[in-house]
Amino acid sequence: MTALAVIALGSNLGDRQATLEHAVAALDALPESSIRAVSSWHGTVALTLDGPDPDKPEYLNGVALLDTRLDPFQLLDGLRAIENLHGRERVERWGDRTLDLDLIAFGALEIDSEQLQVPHPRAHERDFVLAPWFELDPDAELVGRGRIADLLAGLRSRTEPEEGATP
Ligand code: A4P
Ligand code: MG
Repeated sequence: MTALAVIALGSNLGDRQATLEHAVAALDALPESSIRAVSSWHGTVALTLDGPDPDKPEYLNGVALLDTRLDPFQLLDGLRAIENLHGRERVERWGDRTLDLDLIAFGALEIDSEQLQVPHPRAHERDFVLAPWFELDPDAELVGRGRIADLLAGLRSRTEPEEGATP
């Protein structure tokens, strides 16, 4: 059975755009998988465990939709292999990285194992995931969280000054 996987890509070190484009080609080359669509690349402020940090190198983020016959664990192994090809070193959690590939959703499946949580547990609160996904599929829903259009609107109403408010 073919499933639609939503994959978030991020990079904040090196030639970010080249890395992301190679990663898209590598995703398309995974066994029994093909890219359906890729968003534009969005420049975003690095989110660290202490919150947004504009002094860290800026991220480029995007989302790819992948049709795949792999199971989610095989796909996760594929994502890790592609990250490693790009010299990803795991130094600190949420630290700077050449390439991060996260599995955001896998059809309507829900998985909660030590190795893999799907939908990604932090996707619903991340503009840098939801905005590029929305670009590709404005009607998409994040299982258990609702329409991504509503999630994005909620995030933005919390971060943008209210209309009429003095700056
Ligand atoms: N894992 C479990 N579920 C998943 C999933 N759905 N997709 C496990 C991918 N991996 C999943 O990930 C740690 C472990 O999570 C993996 O071994 C896998 O088995 P990691 O990639 O080694 O470490 P990480 O990415 O540093 O940690 P984490 O918690 O996944 O971080 P996030 O949530 O991915 O955040 N700021 C901006 N602006 N843009 C970004 O893209 N990304 C992060 C990373 C932080 N700040 C950012 C961005
Ligand atoms: Mg990650």
